Amino acid sequence: MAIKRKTREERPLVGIMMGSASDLEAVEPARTILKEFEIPFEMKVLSAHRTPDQALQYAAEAESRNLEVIIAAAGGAAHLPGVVAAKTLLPVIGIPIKSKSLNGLDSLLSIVQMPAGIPVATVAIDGAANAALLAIAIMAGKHPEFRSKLRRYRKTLEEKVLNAVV
Ligand code: RP5
Repeated sequence: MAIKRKTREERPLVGIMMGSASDLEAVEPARTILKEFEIPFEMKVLSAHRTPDQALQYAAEAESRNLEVIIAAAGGAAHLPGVVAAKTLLPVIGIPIKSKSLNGLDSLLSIVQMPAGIPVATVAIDGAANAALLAIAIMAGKHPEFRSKLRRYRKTLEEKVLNAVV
């Protein structure tokens, strides 16, 4: 059977990582946005403490696989985005997942408080939609079509507010 190679359009540009399959529901809005913008992406469950070797390998190989941005979601002592950022020069966006015990404050502080040198762009707790939109904004410098789509998306937000019936 012939192996179908991925075309340039199909190759993922965004890698979405999450520390556990239990994060998937909170990460879903990122998938929705990227699909809406027709931006190829891939999703992986990889944990900084349960699968450290695989998580590091994924981060280390991301750039050579032509990914342009990594989104990493994690909850609790949420070290995944920081660990991933340490192994790649690609921009890393962290999504703090709302945790059971501390409502995500633990995740937020673990991700946002990176010491100077290795940045992680952090969105709100469960802020997956904004993580995807930020990824698109980062890539828009290189991909003019993403920029146009982002402009159109902003326009729809504007229209929704202006057309709101109160
Ligand atoms: C983190 O621990 C994951 O990112 C998840 O948010 C949290 C709980 O994981 P599970 O116990 O549900 O697998 O690593």
